[in-house]
Amino acid sequence: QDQQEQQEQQEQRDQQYMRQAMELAEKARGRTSPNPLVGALIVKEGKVIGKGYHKKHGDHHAEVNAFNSTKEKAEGATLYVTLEPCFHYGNTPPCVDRVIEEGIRRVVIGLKDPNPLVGGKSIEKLKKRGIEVREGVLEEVLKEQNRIFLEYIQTQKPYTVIKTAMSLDGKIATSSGESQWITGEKARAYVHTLRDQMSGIMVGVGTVIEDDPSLTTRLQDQKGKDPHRIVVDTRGRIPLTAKILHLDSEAKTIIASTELMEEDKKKALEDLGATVLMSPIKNERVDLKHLFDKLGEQKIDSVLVEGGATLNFSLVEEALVHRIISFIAPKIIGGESAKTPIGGRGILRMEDVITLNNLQYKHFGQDLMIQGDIR
Ligand code: AOF
Ligand code: ZN
Repeated sequence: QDQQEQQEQQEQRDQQYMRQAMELAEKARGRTSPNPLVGALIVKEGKVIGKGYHKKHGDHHAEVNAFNSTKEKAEGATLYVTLEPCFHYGNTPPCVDRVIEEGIRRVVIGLKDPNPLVGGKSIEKLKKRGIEVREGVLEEVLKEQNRIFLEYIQTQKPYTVIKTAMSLDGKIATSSGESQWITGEKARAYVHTLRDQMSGIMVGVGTVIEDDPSLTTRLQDQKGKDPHRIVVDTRGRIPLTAKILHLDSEAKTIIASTELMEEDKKKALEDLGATVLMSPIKNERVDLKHLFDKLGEQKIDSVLVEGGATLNFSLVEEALVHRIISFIAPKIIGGESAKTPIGGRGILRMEDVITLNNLQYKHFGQDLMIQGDIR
């Protein structure tokens, strides 16, 4: 009886401290790409004696920051860490060795690290040294927190989110092509937060021709990070005057094209500082699977797709999309020829349509957001 009670208390404490470690990790969202968000807590005799998180790609790992923050010895303490400590020499020496050196007695881990360089080896090593290890605490929420890292480390392809904004009657523009603005300020501000968090933003060339967007991140009160801008442009139709070719931004502008782009156009784009990525042609368009492999090679671990309808359908059809975030505004646009979020040739049979799961519903001012995952 007593033992069971003690176990339950331990379980509760483990979850509580893991949640704190997760909240620490979250502070760095959008700054660690393509590495994970990781938080760590050192607890001794019921007191938190150290805290740390991975702040930025290339900086110290979370565990090291936690150890460096302690004022007393960590000997005999418990380490809570959202991801299995690393086993390899990378930007930094293996954290697993530091854990052993510091004399930690118990390690509570959220996720096992699927990175082939780690992959459970640290857990093994700790156990061999007689350190108690518990894994899988808050596993489900931590998988959600590190969904980008988990996808990218295992497939080398970006985690991809389509964002759409439509009127109540399902239109993304009027029949004359106007689209500014369908959703309100709050929804649009959230989109800038997403841009800040993702490493790439993708549009079809049609969107560049029609809207001439800048695709940068504008946050209300902090400085944001611009995502790399990726334009899918099979034939090289992008105007050389497009805003995205003349920005003062640390992020790259990438034009994803095919041999159908003229040599001169390619050169002119490169002279403006853009990167031109060539892919084979598939169904008269850029082979998107090939493109996404290339983006992965460029260490782009996540992509936010912001239109248009044709590109959206092709991505869904190629099974390259993980999540859809759809804003619905209480407005009526009407018009047979007004565009909808997902175009292309569409799916013919009801039994083949795509059903989203893991649904979330949220309000942004007057607008409703529905978020769901594919597969
Ligand atoms: C991090 N931060 O807090 C932890 C990581 O590129 P490196 O050498 O820093 O190694 C990155 C790998 O280390 C990463 O893919 C993950 O497997 C492991 N843990 N990485 O950037 C951290 N704990
Ligand atoms: Zn490490």
